[in-house]
Amino acid sequence: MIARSSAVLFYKGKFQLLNKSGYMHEKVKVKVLVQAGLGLAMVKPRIGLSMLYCLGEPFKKMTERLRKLETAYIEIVDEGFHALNKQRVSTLKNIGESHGLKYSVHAPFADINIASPSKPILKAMLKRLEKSITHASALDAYLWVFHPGLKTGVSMFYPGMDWLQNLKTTRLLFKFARDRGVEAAIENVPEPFPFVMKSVEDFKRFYSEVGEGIGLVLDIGHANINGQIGTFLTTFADKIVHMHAHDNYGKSDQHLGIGYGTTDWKKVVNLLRRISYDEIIIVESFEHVEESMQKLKQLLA
Ligand SMILES: [Mn+2]
Repeated sequence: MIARSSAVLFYKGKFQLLNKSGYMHEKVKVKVLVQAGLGLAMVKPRIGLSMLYCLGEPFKKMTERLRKLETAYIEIVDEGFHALNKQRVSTLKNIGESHGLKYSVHAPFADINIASPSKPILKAMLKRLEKSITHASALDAYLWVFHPGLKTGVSMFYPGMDWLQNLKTTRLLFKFARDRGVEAAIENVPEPFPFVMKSVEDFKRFYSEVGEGIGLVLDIGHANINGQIGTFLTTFADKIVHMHAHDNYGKSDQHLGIGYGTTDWKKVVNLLRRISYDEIIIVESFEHVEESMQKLKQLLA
């Protein structure tokens, strides 16, 4: 009984805002077992798949793939051919209900810069991002993932401005999502792009300044490029709410299949166990996607 009531408090403290989806209840159940000291062995991340690998195909073809997948956790990329609208949200919702799928939504990222110094352009981008959050809410998505802002051709004249705008827009998006029952979380992004936040040090500063309980989506592939997988996992163990997994040779963002690059996946899995990570890991490879999900499941077994 004690474990049960503390789990409810935990629920009220941390997961209150997620209660639009059944996903949360599942998560609470696991936490109850953990808190009762019964379930440590069964705390395991669940493996999902991003539809990013088929972004070059028509939306309809992607929805046909959805019906045949062997996972319940799907990342929909609100971009390009798969950009969401009301009709598409309703199609995805129907498939989700009949196939027991739980969605996360990846925010648009082409030509998007949440740290833009141009007021009218930032306004247009915010409009697009808010629309994406509204669709994610209609889809009962458990998470909406977005990228930090970038430096621009005028950054050198206005030192620190893009960092501040990045913080401001992040807070705004986080609140906009929260008001619509969606959890918004920010992703670590890869070198060599001029994002304002890429390293562990950047994220430390971000968390000391942002003043909101915003979660981190740890992208293992991106962290492999700056050689900080281990540091990210241990520094932000209490901030990581979701993960992206793909591989590369440590130089560029190749999104290879798991095991096709230089990432030490055994080490990753050992660290995940050490920090008791029990959320979702989304495979974001461009190829070998089924194989990648199987490999991760085997490593985590
Ligand atoms: Mn990613």
